[in-house]
This record gives sequence, structure tokens and C-alpha cells, in this order.
Amino acid sequence: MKVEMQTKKRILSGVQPTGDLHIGNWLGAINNWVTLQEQYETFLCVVDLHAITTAYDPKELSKNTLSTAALYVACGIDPKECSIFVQSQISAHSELCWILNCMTPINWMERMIQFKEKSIQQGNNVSIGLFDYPILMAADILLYDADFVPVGEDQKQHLELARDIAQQRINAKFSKNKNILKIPQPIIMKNGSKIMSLIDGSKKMSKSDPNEGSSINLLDTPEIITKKIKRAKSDSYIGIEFNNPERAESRNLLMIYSILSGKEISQCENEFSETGWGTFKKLITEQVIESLSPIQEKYKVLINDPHQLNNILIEGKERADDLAKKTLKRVKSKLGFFEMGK
Ligand code: AQP
Repeated sequence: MKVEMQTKKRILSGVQPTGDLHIGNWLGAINNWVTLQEQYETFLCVVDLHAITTAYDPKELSKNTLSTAALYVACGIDPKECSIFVQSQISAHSELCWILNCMTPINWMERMIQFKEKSIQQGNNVSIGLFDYPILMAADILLYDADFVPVGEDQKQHLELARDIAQQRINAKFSKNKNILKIPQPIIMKNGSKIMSLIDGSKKMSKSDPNEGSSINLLDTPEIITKKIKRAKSDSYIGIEFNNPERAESRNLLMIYSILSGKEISQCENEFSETGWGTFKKLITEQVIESLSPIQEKYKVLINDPHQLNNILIEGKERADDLAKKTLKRVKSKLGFFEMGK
């Protein structure tokens, strides 16, 4: 087991416990990790420190953290093969983040698109933490010497920033020969599809969208799924298309159907070229319910067994902590921090 772990390349990823996970988080992220876990040594965190960069309810944070970890496993992540852990349990994330903060020019941060988008939603309540989010993400990745990071379109810019900080502000400045931090590469997933809101096909499906009808959550009951899809935005065309730029909602639902049914987009387009919205909505509803059912069953078992879940998180934490401490020590030493007993 140990020998195999060392020969595999390493990946790291995570989801924020900011609310109920939706099919976008699943199809755009977790499902890809499931595919990658055999090939890579996989570290998956529940990024709760990121979750407090926007307004949050302290009563929900811990509950959402546990529920997110349980959903990783329910969606098919194998805790024996992967390290699943909670970000805030490993203080090296915050510590490396501070060091990287001090090394990163502010104008690099001012280019971050996600900050611009999210700060608009926050009105007058934009925190320094939200601005600093990409540097905490850089710390998350760099702490584990990740070789690869599976990213969707929206996270590409943040990974690029992590690479620039590691290369230009740490390795180039503080080490002449050997790299201090490993430079991670992106894995752009073929199926890293961006799932859009059910009520606005131009907007990403998002946990923090205040309109509950905008997303299908992984733990939604069949009744709720049926209601949400029934109310999903449609248009006046006959037939469900993928490539018509005027039909964002048709494209989105067809993509969801294609991924869940395992059928190619072109096959689905042929199948539904003359199908009306009412019939298509019924079919996609059945498909979504069927696909989510095994996840929901597995989730129920896990969430009712806090002992098992706790053990998974303890084991994950131990493996992660070990690596994180080593990287942090290496960085602090190279950057000139005082070391006890030297
Ligand atoms: N709509 C989406 N389609 C495809 N992938 C998505 N992801 C999120 N939404 C979609 C992917 O899920 C992973 C974890 O996301 P996150 O929780 O760290 O942050 P996020 O991207 O900001 O997700 P949300 O759901 O929109 O959360 P809030 O509302 O809290 O900001 C990432 O890999 C992301 O690409």
C-alpha cells in the first residue's frame, strides 16, 4: 500500500461547506474526483475556512462541513484510498496563507474575476477574506505538493495564481537550486461541465443563490426535484437543442441529461429533436431521481453513523497533517524563520 501511494502523482481539491451541495458540485467536481481517485493519490478537503469569506450562519457551518464530507463518500469517494479532511483542522493552511499573503503583490489579486463577481453580490459587506480567497486556495494546494489540481473553467485563474506565487515569489526568490514548492498543473476535465441555474441558463448553479428553485440539490427528495424541474425556465421552441446560442436553458438541461444517462450529446439531440418541453422535463426528472437515489441512500447510512464519519475524518487529517507540516517547515526554514534548537 505504502509503495503504491508514493509512486502515484498527487491531486488535491475541495468544496466549500456553504450550503446544500448541488448537481453542479457533483458533476463539475466530485464526480471527476471519483474517476481520478484510482490513478492519483487523492487529498480532498472540506474547505470550511473558505466558507466564512462570505456571510454565513455559525449554526450551520459545522453541520454543512460534516454533510459535505459524507457526500464525498456517498458520491463514490473511497476513504480507504483518499484522504478526506477538514481544512480548519490543519492550522498550516492559515499559516502558509499568511506567508503567501506577504509575498504576493496586491495588483495580482486585483485581477481575480471571481472576487469581482462575488463582491458585487456582497454589496457593502465585502471582507478581506473574500479578497484573500485565492491565496488561501494557493496555500491549500501548495501545502500538499500537489502535482495536479482538477479544475473547472471558473477556477483556472486561481490555479494560475497559485503557480505564479510558488514559482515567482517563493522558489525564484528564496532558493537558487531546488524548488521549495512544487508547481501544480491543472487537470482540465473532459466532463468538467459548468451546470447552469434552472431559472437562468446564463448563470452558474450556485449554493449561495437565494432562489431555491435555481438548483437541484443532491439531497432533494423526488417531490422537490419534480417541482423544481417543472418550474425550470423553458422556451417556446419545439425540440431540445444543445448548440443554439439563444437556448441556454435547453443546452443546460440536455447536458445534465446526457451526463446522467451516459448518452452522448449528439444522441440526446437526435432523441429529443422533436420532443416538447413537457415530455422532456418528465424524462429528465426520472433520470435525475434515479441517479441521485443511490447517493441519497448511502448518505443516509453515513450521516447516521457519526462514529464512522469521524474515523474517516481523523484518518484523513492524520495523513494530511503530516504532509502539511513538512511543507510548512520547509518553507519557513528557507524564508529565514527562527528555528528552535538551531
Ligand atoms: N454550477 C457548477 N457547475 C460545475 N461545477 C461547479 N462547481 C461549483 N458550481 C458548479 C464546482 O464545485 C467545486 C466546489 O465549489 P465550491 O463550493 O468550492 O465553490 P463554488 O465554485 O463557488 O461553488 P458554489 O456552489 O457556487 O458555491 P457558493 O455559492 O458558495 O459560491 C469547484 O470545483 C467548482 O468548480
